[in-house]
Amino acid sequence: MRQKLVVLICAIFIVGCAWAKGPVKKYGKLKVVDRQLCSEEGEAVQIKGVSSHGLYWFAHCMNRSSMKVLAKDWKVDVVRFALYPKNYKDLPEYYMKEVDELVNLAEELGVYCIIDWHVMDSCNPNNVLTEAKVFWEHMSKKHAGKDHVIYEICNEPNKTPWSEVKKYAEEIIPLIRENDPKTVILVGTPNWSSDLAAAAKDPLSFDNIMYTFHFYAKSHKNRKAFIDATKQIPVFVSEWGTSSYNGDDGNDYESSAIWLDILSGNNPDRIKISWVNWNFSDKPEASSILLPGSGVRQEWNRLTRSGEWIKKQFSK
Ligand code: IDC
Repeated sequence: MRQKLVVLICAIFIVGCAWAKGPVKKYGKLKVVDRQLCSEEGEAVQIKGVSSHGLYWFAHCMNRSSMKVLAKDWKVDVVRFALYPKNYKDLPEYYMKEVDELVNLAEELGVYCIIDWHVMDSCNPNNVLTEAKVFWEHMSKKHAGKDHVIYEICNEPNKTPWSEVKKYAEEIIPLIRENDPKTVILVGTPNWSSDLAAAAKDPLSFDNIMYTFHFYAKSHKNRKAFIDATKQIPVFVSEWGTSSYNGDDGNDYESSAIWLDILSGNNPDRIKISWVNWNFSDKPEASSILLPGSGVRQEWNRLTRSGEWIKKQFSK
């Protein structure tokens, strides 16, 4: 009896320690099985977290101090580092170093991170292909095989068909796989990562990849196409906001809650879909988590209403 009790206490202690060490210790290296993101052991997982704003403008909101609060206090599973190619182009060495340091910080804190090549203004990812090749060659060498890393190779292709995105992915994915055969890779979809159907019709032939879907709850309320796509391809919501599509103009929490319920598994095949909220910055706009001035003060619990709402989602 006594022996059993000791074993039980030890087991609780070990599980407790794994939990305290954070999501990466708990789930290990993620992988995609069929359409589901899974732990190293093959168990379905949903990871949830926040995205930085563009690092060029809001690097002061994503640093050791804020990431520590996000990991230890908010208990996010994942942080996303958004690097716009247009900013990278001006100072490539500087930004690669900055991303490397953030990736190392995430590792130290035991949380997953997404390296986001934030294609948006450049529309077609092939317009910045030369830069993308240098960037991904560096990232996939430097961070090869790390348990906590995820690569997002193009945030939001737009005004460009899936065939172009596919062409780009077929250049970049083999380049990454050469250095890093296993890390999960997220691929954007046409129309600002909303057209999953296009990708489902003509999918890529690589393993361990997922297609991204982005929504902004105040603008996007038609959920049918999304739900249909979850029956066909692996999906990761690498960006969503409580606001309108422009990142501003109020918030819709009712619509946000409906979306999050679907992502938590309330969909036909009970797929758990991981998500990342836009955005952890203090820009005066509706999608921001922090109140203006919080970054300069380095105060990470001065939250907007949206920020309060999002923070609560991590303790569910
Ligand atoms: C928005 C920012 C806003 C910035 C704008 C242009 O919130 O402050 O002025 O980009 O850089 C996306 C993009 C994301 C957008 C966001 C809101 O991935 O970069 O951020 N959004 O418009 N796709 C749909 C919405």
